[in-house]
Amino acid sequence: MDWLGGYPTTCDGATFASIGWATPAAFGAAKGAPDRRLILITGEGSHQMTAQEISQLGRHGLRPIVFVLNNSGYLSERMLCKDMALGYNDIAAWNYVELPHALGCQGWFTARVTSCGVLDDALKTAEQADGAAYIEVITDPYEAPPMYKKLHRARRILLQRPLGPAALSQSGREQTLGELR
Ligand SMILES: Cc1ncc(C[n+]2csc(CCOP(=O)(O)OP(=O)(O)O)c2C)c(N)n1
Ligand SMILES: [Mg+2]
Repeated sequence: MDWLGGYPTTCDGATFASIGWATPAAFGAAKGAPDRRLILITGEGSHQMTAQEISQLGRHGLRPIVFVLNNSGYLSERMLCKDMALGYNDIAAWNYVELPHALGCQGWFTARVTSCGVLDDALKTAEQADGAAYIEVITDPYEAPPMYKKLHRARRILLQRPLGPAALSQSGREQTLGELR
Protein backbone atom coordinates (compact mmCIF):
# COMPACT_ATOMS: atom_id res chain seq x y z
CA MET A 1 0.00 0.00 0.00
CA ASP A 2 1.07 3.54 -0.58
CA TRP A 3 -0.59 6.95 -0.60
CA LEU A 4 -0.51 9.73 -3.18
CA GLY A 5 -0.21 13.23 -1.74
CA GLY A 6 1.67 14.24 1.38
CA TYR A 7 4.52 12.04 2.56
CA PRO A 8 4.56 8.51 1.13
CA THR A 9 4.00 5.63 3.51
CA THR A 10 4.25 2.00 2.53
CA CYS A 11 2.90 -1.09 4.29
CA ASP A 12 4.07 -4.42 2.91
CA GLY A 13 2.31 -7.72 3.56
CA ALA A 14 5.75 -9.41 3.28
CA THR A 15 6.63 -12.34 1.06
CA PHE A 16 5.03 -15.56 2.30
CA ALA A 17 3.25 -13.91 5.21
CA SER A 18 -0.53 -14.43 5.41
CA ILE A 19 -2.12 -13.72 2.06
CA GLY A 20 -5.42 -11.82 2.04
CA TRP A 21 -4.17 -9.23 4.52
CA ALA A 22 -3.64 -6.34 2.12
CA THR A 23 -7.23 -5.65 0.98
CA PRO A 24 -8.79 -5.19 4.45
CA ALA A 25 -5.60 -3.45 5.64
CA ALA A 26 -6.06 -1.01 2.75
CA PHE A 27 -9.55 -0.21 3.95
CA GLY A 28 -8.29 0.51 7.46
CA ALA A 29 -5.45 2.66 6.19
CA ALA A 30 -7.69 4.63 3.81
CA LYS A 31 -10.25 5.17 6.54
CA GLY A 32 -7.52 6.40 8.88
CA ALA A 33 -6.22 8.96 6.35
CA PRO A 34 -9.22 9.94 4.19
CA ASP A 35 -7.51 13.10 2.90
CA ARG A 36 -4.80 11.00 1.24
CA ARG A 37 -4.99 8.72 -1.80
CA LEU A 38 -4.31 5.11 -0.94
CA ILE A 39 -2.79 2.71 -3.47
CA LEU A 40 -3.33 -1.02 -2.99
CA ILE A 41 -1.26 -3.48 -5.01
CA THR A 42 -2.31 -7.10 -4.52
CA GLY A 43 -1.95 -10.45 -6.22
CA GLU A 44 -5.25 -11.81 -7.46
CA GLY A 45 -4.92 -15.03 -5.42
CA SER A 46 -4.48 -13.05 -2.21
CA HIS A 47 -7.27 -10.68 -3.20
CA GLN A 48 -9.73 -13.54 -3.69
CA MET A 49 -9.48 -14.36 0.02
CA THR A 50 -10.77 -10.99 1.24
CA ALA A 51 -12.05 -9.13 -1.85
CA GLN A 52 -15.40 -8.40 -0.17
CA GLU A 53 -13.62 -5.65 1.82
CA ILE A 54 -13.64 -3.58 -1.38
CA SER A 55 -17.30 -2.94 -0.53
CA GLN A 56 -16.23 -1.17 2.68
CA LEU A 57 -14.09 1.25 0.70
CA GLY A 58 -17.13 2.04 -1.46
CA ARG A 59 -19.53 2.24 1.47
CA HIS A 60 -17.32 4.79 3.21
CA GLY A 61 -16.88 6.88 0.05
CA LEU A 62 -13.11 6.35 -0.02
CA ARG A 63 -11.24 6.68 -3.32
CA PRO A 64 -8.27 4.31 -3.43
CA ILE A 65 -6.46 3.17 -6.54
CA VAL A 66 -6.44 -0.63 -6.50
CA PHE A 67 -4.16 -2.74 -8.68
CA VAL A 68 -4.96 -6.43 -8.93
CA LEU A 69 -2.01 -8.27 -10.47
CA ASN A 70 -3.53 -11.19 -12.35
CA ASN A 71 -1.04 -13.88 -13.34
CA SER A 72 -3.61 -16.70 -13.43
CA GLY A 73 -2.80 -18.31 -10.12
CA TYR A 74 -0.39 -18.70 -7.24
CA LEU A 75 2.94 -17.86 -8.85
CA SER A 76 4.73 -17.86 -5.49
CA GLU A 77 3.67 -21.46 -4.98
CA ARG A 78 4.42 -22.45 -8.58
CA MET A 79 8.02 -21.35 -8.00
CA LEU A 80 8.32 -23.96 -5.23
CA CYS A 81 6.97 -26.82 -7.35
CA LYS A 82 8.78 -29.20 -9.65
CA ASP A 83 5.87 -28.95 -12.08
CA MET A 84 4.92 -25.28 -12.18
CA ALA A 85 1.72 -26.06 -14.12
CA LEU A 86 0.19 -28.25 -11.38
CA GLY A 87 -3.54 -27.50 -11.22
CA TYR A 88 -3.70 -26.73 -7.53
CA ASN A 89 -1.93 -23.44 -8.19
CA ASP A 90 -4.59 -22.36 -10.68
CA ILE A 91 -7.47 -20.29 -9.33
CA ALA A 92 -10.92 -19.31 -10.53
CA ALA A 93 -10.92 -16.68 -13.28
CA TRP A 94 -12.98 -13.82 -11.85
CA ASN A 95 -14.36 -10.95 -13.86
CA TYR A 96 -12.45 -8.44 -11.75
CA VAL A 97 -13.53 -5.24 -13.48
CA GLU A 98 -17.16 -5.97 -12.54
CA LEU A 99 -16.34 -6.62 -8.91
CA PRO A 100 -16.56 -3.06 -7.48
CA HIS A 101 -19.97 -2.57 -9.10
CA ALA A 102 -21.20 -5.96 -7.84
CA LEU A 103 -20.02 -4.99 -4.35
CA GLY A 104 -22.03 -1.76 -4.38
CA CYS A 105 -19.24 0.69 -5.15
CA GLN A 106 -20.66 3.64 -7.09
CA GLY A 107 -18.82 5.49 -9.86
CA TRP A 108 -15.53 3.61 -9.70
CA PHE A 109 -13.26 3.73 -12.74
CA THR A 110 -12.31 0.16 -13.67
CA ALA A 111 -9.94 -1.17 -16.33
CA ARG A 112 -8.35 -4.42 -17.46
CA VAL A 113 -4.89 -3.79 -18.89
CA THR A 114 -2.75 -6.11 -20.96
CA SER A 115 -0.04 -3.74 -22.24
CA CYS A 116 2.16 -0.94 -20.92
CA GLY A 117 0.46 1.65 -23.17
CA VAL A 118 -3.00 0.79 -21.86
CA LEU A 119 -1.63 0.79 -18.31
CA ASP A 120 -0.25 4.33 -18.83
CA ASP A 121 -3.70 5.51 -19.98
CA ALA A 122 -5.40 3.82 -17.03
CA LEU A 123 -2.94 5.43 -14.60
CA LYS A 124 -3.69 8.90 -15.97
CA THR A 125 -7.45 8.33 -15.76
CA ALA A 126 -7.18 6.90 -12.24
CA GLU A 127 -5.11 9.81 -11.00
CA GLN A 128 -7.55 12.39 -12.36
CA ALA A 129 -10.74 10.53 -11.46
CA ASP A 130 -12.97 12.00 -8.76
CA GLY A 131 -13.82 8.51 -7.55
CA ALA A 132 -11.88 5.35 -6.81
CA ALA A 133 -10.12 3.22 -9.42
CA TYR A 134 -9.75 -0.53 -9.72
CA ILE A 135 -7.28 -1.79 -12.32
CA GLU A 136 -6.67 -5.42 -13.22
CA VAL A 137 -3.16 -5.89 -14.62
CA ILE A 138 -2.69 -9.06 -16.66
CA THR A 139 0.77 -10.61 -16.59
CA ASP A 140 2.29 -13.87 -17.82
CA PRO A 141 1.58 -16.81 -15.45
CA TYR A 142 5.30 -17.62 -15.16
CA GLU A 143 6.90 -14.16 -15.26
CA ALA A 144 8.65 -13.77 -11.91
CA PRO A 145 10.98 -11.29 -10.21
CA PRO A 146 14.70 -12.26 -9.95
CA MET A 147 14.45 -13.36 -6.31
CA TYR A 148 11.70 -15.88 -7.14
CA LYS A 149 13.65 -17.20 -10.12
CA LYS A 150 16.62 -17.80 -7.84
CA LEU A 151 14.42 -19.57 -5.31
CA HIS A 152 13.10 -21.86 -8.02
CA ARG A 153 16.60 -22.74 -9.20
CA ALA A 154 17.78 -23.31 -5.62
CA ARG A 155 14.96 -25.73 -5.05
CA ARG A 156 15.88 -27.70 -8.16
CA ILE A 157 19.56 -27.82 -7.28
CA LEU A 158 18.96 -28.89 -3.68
CA LEU A 159 16.49 -31.63 -4.63
CA GLN A 160 18.99 -33.15 -7.04
CA ARG A 161 21.49 -33.51 -4.19
CA PRO A 162 21.62 -36.63 -2.04
CA LEU A 163 20.83 -35.67 1.53
CA GLY A 164 23.39 -36.43 4.21
CA PRO A 165 26.73 -35.27 5.57
CA ALA A 166 28.19 -34.60 2.10
CA ALA A 167 25.44 -32.12 1.25
CA LEU A 168 25.88 -30.36 4.60
CA SER A 169 29.67 -30.24 4.48
CA GLN A 170 31.51 -27.00 3.81
CA SER A 171 32.39 -28.12 0.28
CA GLY A 172 28.81 -29.27 -0.38
CA ARG A 173 27.43 -25.89 0.67
CA GLU A 174 30.03 -24.04 -1.40
CA GLN A 175 29.17 -26.13 -4.46
CA THR A 176 25.45 -25.32 -4.06
CA LEU A 177 26.13 -21.62 -3.63
CA GLY A 178 28.45 -21.67 -6.64
CA GLU A 179 25.74 -23.17 -8.82
CA LEU A 180 23.29 -20.55 -7.64
CA ARG A 181 25.45 -17.57 -8.60
C1 LIG B 1 -3.19 -17.56 4.58
C2 LIG B 1 -2.17 -18.11 3.63
N1 LIG B 1 -2.50 -19.19 2.86
C3 LIG B 1 -1.59 -19.67 1.99
C4 LIG B 1 -0.35 -19.11 1.88
C5 LIG B 1 0.68 -19.69 0.92
N2 LIG B 1 0.89 -18.77 -0.18
C6 LIG B 1 1.94 -17.92 -0.20
S1 LIG B 1 1.97 -16.97 -1.58
C7 LIG B 1 0.55 -17.70 -2.16
C8 LIG B 1 -0.01 -17.31 -3.51
C9 LIG B 1 -0.36 -15.85 -3.64
O1 LIG B 1 -0.97 -15.67 -4.92
P1 LIG B 1 -1.15 -14.26 -5.55
O2 LIG B 1 -1.70 -13.30 -4.56
O3 LIG B 1 -1.93 -14.45 -6.81
O4 LIG B 1 0.32 -13.76 -5.84
P2 LIG B 1 1.40 -14.37 -6.90
O5 LIG B 1 2.24 -15.32 -6.10
O6 LIG B 1 0.64 -15.05 -7.98
O7 LIG B 1 2.15 -13.18 -7.37
C10 LIG B 1 0.07 -18.67 -1.28
C11 LIG B 1 -1.15 -19.50 -1.51
C12 LIG B 1 -0.05 -17.99 2.70
N3 LIG B 1 1.14 -17.37 2.66
N4 LIG B 1 -0.99 -17.50 3.57
MG1 LIG C 1 -1.28 -14.54 -8.75
